[in-house]
Amino acid sequence: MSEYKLHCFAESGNAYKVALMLELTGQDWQPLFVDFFHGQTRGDAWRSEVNEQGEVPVLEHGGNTLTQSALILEYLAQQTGQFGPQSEAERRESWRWMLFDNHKFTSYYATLRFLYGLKKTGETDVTTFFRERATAAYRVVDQHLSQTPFMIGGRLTIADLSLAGYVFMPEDTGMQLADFTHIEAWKARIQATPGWKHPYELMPRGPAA
Ligand SMILES: N[C@@H](CCC(=O)N[C@@H](CS)C(=O)NCC(=O)O)C(=O)O
Repeated sequence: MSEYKLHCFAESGNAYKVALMLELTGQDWQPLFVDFFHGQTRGDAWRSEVNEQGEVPVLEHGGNTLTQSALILEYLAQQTGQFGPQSEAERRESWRWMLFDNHKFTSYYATLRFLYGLKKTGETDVTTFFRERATAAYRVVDQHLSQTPFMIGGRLTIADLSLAGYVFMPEDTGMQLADFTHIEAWKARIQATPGWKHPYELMPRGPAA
């Protein structure tokens, strides 16, 4: 039995943050497929037995059940001694970016991609709104990355792994991602990290809804 079990599915960028951390740090882990597109996370059983918040990812380790990708990333950094902050100032800085990621960078983009790229809603007032918000968040991160190779300095940390949850997802969102040149260069640096894998290679993919 693997040391770490990750409840996840391939299309989940929030789960990818954790899967990539487990992979890059060389952990013994296994994915447990969650059938998100057929409502598993909305069922009473999932909420009472796995995660009352009704979300993926969920990590099981050593009798602990952890949720929320940012908290899981910090836990894994502490467990493995890799990709974590190396000072109090870095710890604050990594939380500053992981909170921005959860509130804006990942969440607006992931919602846009879910509607426009996966559900194929076409252009609506809602997709236009989310694209504007996601674009504003991408501009903030692109500007930051014009000054530094990684989010909190010269090396890959959990802040980068949090923000990178959805940036490798292939679905069209109607955003011109190539315009964010500093984000594109940062993505290439992440991809060059030994052991890097695409989300669709790391996690199981079930039948679409
Ligand atoms: N802040 C959470 C977000 C997790 C999240 O939104 N996960 C999605 C899948 S990528 C989910 O399970 N959504 C279910 C829902 O919102 O009902 C985290 O970082 O773990």
